[in-house]
Amino acid sequence: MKKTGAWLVRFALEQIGVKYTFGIPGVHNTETYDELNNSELIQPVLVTHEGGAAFMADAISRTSNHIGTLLIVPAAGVTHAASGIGEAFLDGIPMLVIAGGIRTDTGKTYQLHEMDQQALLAPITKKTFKVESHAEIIPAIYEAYHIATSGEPGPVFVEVPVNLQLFPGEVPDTPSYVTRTTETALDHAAIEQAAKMLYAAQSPGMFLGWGAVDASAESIAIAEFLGAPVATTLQGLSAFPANHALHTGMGIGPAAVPAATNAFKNCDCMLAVGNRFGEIATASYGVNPPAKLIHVDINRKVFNANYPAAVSIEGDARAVLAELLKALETLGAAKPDNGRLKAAISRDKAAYIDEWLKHDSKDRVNPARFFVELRKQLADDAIVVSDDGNHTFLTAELMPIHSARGFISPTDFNCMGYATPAVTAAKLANPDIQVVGIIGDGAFLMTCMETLTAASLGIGGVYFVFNDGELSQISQAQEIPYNRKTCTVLHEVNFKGVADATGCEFICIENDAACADGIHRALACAAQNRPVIIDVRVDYSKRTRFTKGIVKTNLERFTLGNKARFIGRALLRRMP
Ligand SMILES: Cc1ncc(C[n+]2csc(CCOP(=O)(O)OP(=O)(O)O)c2C)c(N)n1
Ligand SMILES: [Mg+2]
Repeated sequence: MKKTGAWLVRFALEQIGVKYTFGIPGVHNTETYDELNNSELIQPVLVTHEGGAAFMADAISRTSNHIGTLLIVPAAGVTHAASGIGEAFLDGIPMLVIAGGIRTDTGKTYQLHEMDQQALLAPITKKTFKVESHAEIIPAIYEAYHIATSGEPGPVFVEVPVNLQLFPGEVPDTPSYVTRTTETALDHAAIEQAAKMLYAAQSPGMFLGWGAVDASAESIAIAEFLGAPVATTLQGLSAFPANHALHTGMGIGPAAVPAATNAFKNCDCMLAVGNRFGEIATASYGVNPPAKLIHVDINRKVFNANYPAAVSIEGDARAVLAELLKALETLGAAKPDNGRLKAAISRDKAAYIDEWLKHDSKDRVNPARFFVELRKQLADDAIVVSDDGNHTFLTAELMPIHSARGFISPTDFNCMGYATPAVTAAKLANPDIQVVGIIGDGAFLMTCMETLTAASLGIGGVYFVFNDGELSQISQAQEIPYNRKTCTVLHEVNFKGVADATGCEFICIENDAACADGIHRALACAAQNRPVIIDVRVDYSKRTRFTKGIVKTNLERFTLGNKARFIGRALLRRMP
């Protein structure tokens, strides 16, 4: 039979359950856009910038059962989207990147948008495909989907030359998609060994990353069986409910929240799940896991990469943890309820919030006051999206997350500009759930036009802009060593002007007294499908534990000579 490439792309995307595509049409993909217009299953979403499209596709994958998908033009669209593709790659998020390609049937070069897209995307995708015939289109998209969603997930790229899209060509058949299962056989001996180590430990602890985000029930059961405290990474913040008595918060070392630092002080056996011990997760490798480290991950490459594991277990977190729980239960009864530990965690958490609330924010918004109010007004299943900056770590330390996948942030690629488009997309995919962004003013400037996308589609996204007038995560790091701020102080921005321009509602939260009402009004707007930008005049004069910890860890690692140089310069710049 004969089909156009555009028809084949639509068919394949429908088969694998794509619900939205994000991008901007151009001459290399209008035929496919026109095909999608016929689809009852797929909604093509127009964005203002392909960087936003990629962050939106990422957020679809993180917060729904559909795979985030891009439909973009070659070269210019692909390079714009590269930031979000890179984020998905380093954070292990499935994504399909479909781009047009230049014509392959004219014998001409110096074509519009001509570039080696395969080479550009190879380092930030799991695999790239360039289809050369109509018959390859469906198989390539099915294979791309399978690769993107199996093992450690990630983005996969498929280039479809425009001439294939435009013109009909012969295909043998149009097969339905059949899900392939790829379960790795579990290493039962290793699981038994791990169970014995955990059961025998005096003070076992769990450290969960994003890879454990769909295994909350299993993690809870193991934590309760062992009476073990549970910490998470930044990306894995939602892997364990913060309102569980054994939840300690982000981190395990000196840069962790106090409840976690204290609960893990004597940890003699650690169960780490779906956590790569990367730079952010370890606050610059400032943690010290015990020798009895049990490391569970779907990607064996992470084992022993930064910290040696006593036992490593390859596999899906849910499957491994379910087996581990069974193995623990064969060893004896559950450990007695760890009341003292729970009381200590609860005390430490309360004391930390109290320390923040007591901080004098003068006439600005105290971050803890804001998050206490936000938590009060949000439902348990709400989705909190953060960008990258000081506001990220404030959110992680001060905002308890109650549901799995209820917090998403750009973590290892660490790309500013993520949150505004991600809020828009997460709310598009979850219209009945509250979706709020905590967004630095600098990050908001990068992609704030995706609030226009929200307004155009009637998406009730809530965009809390933490307005401190600086690129604070960096300016804070400049203060002590340099005693001056180079390129980190922002020009004043009229955020109401942005709201007016994009058709969003606008609210200003000027001080603590305005928090409760401002948050209430924002959520009320969103409930009526009206996107809302909130200018939060936040006070950043108190540092997070993460920032203090990471600065100390890095400074301590400097050689004596470099320490002297930095301290000398800092002192010199403070001389009158
Ligand atoms: C694309 C990109 N550019 C630069 C950086 C470096 N960077 C990390 S955090 C940060 C500051 C972010 O400022 P803002 O969004 O205002 O958040 P704040 O730290 O003030 O909360 C910068 C510049 C980055 N992570 N990503
Ligand atoms: Mg800022």
